[in-house]
Amino acid sequence: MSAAPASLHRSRDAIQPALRAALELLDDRSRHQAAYHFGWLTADGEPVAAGGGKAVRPALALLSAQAVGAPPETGLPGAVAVELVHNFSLLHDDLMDGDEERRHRRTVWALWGPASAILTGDALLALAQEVLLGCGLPTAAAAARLLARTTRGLIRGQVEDVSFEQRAHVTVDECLDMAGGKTGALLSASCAIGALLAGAPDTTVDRLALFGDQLGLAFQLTDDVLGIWGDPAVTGKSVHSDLRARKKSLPVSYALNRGGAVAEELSAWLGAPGEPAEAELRRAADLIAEAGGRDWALDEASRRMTLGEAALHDVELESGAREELLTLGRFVVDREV
Ligand code: GRG
Repeated sequence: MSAAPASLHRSRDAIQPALRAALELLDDRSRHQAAYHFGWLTADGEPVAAGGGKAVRPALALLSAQAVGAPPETGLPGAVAVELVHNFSLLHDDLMDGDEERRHRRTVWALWGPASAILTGDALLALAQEVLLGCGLPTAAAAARLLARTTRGLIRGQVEDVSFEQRAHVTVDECLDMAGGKTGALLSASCAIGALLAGAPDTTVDRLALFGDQLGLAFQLTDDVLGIWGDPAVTGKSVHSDLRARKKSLPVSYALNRGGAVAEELSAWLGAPGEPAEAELRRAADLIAEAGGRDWALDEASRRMTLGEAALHDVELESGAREELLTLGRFVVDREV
């Protein structure tokens, strides 16, 4: 695996003080659970030196401001806001999926119960709007509107994802559309919000958003491959996590839509009740690979990245920030596969 790009390290450092200041606004219980989720505290409230997520979305937001010639500080409220929305969605998603581990640690709902995950998640969502609306920039309201629209898109994607569980058949296009909402919406907003806060022209903001849309799909395709074949020591999730939940992720829906005996066996297995045994999980992973689901997802991720890069080709952007956006995009798509 290649080393994390410098933009990720910078963004983690840059957003920490503002994120911590935002969490100070919360009641004690929500603040403790949120700080635990961000990897700053143990469950008992002891400080932790390092941890948390990759901070991909804030890095994109800071670069988005720099790409249109603004200082990264202009993108900072956007960076903090997208990270808050991202973590709101993770808290709720872990509860909905029944996942007990994230980032190599117990999830908030697993430690403190469902109400805690719901309330702490809601608190982060509210903080995100507060951070944007309180930033004092003339573009604050437009950025808050973008974030509200984005959250709606994220929810739409999640609603579809949940509904797929009840359906025997899902097309690859439906699955891609769901991923565009669930993952693409926030990555797209992350790529655009810095430029929007900086007052860049609509056409530039739109191109950055298009780059983010494609990056979001590529990101989810990679994530789905990791959810089946990823090393738990690296992903921080349990082995075969998505298969354990019998999820119709992108590689699975590709395999099902290929038809034939492999798809039939896979379809019967997905519809079966109960907790799958380890041998069944290995068999399902092999079937998906045999039907081409793994190779397709990796190729499609790379194709989406190329489309995303093309969206930035003829846009006037600061060259260093453009390069860093592309490097970060390639890193998240190539990670740990
Ligand atoms: C219930 C109102 C309401 C909304 C919930 C739960 C939800 C809406 C949406 C789920 C969105 C979701 C969790 C998408 C998955 C996106 C994804 C691939 C997340 C992992 O992102 P990383 O790898 O995480 O950037 P880190 O840990 O690095 O921060």
